Amino acid sequence: MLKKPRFVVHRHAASHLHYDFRLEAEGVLKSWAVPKGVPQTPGVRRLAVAVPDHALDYIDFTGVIPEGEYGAGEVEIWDKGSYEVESWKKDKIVFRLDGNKTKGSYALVHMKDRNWLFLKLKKD
Ligand SMILES: [Mn+2]
Repeated sequence: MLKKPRFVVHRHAASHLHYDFRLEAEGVLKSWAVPKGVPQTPGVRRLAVAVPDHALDYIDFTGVIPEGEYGAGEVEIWDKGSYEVESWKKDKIVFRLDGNKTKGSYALVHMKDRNWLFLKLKKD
């Protein structure tokens, strides 16, 4: 049986506290920085800024990125789990998260440049 792909939400206390949302796909972690965190309420939309793919083994990373390095600050796992893709198109990804805190249907919708909207969908 195929293993479900995983996701992680890193809480990243860099110069500006933000959350990094990462989906396991195509052998890497597709990643977005989400300043206000993953929406927990249906209908809520949050900005998600696409950032470079991370290596798959970063999914378990916790620790401190040293001063002077990009993203310096503490990284902890805020949530993790598996997800199922409903549809994955270039500008719109619809998926269902099954994490410890984060569950339900979500969409990431590309807006402009690196900016995406991260929405928790009403349907369940
Ligand atoms: Mn970050």
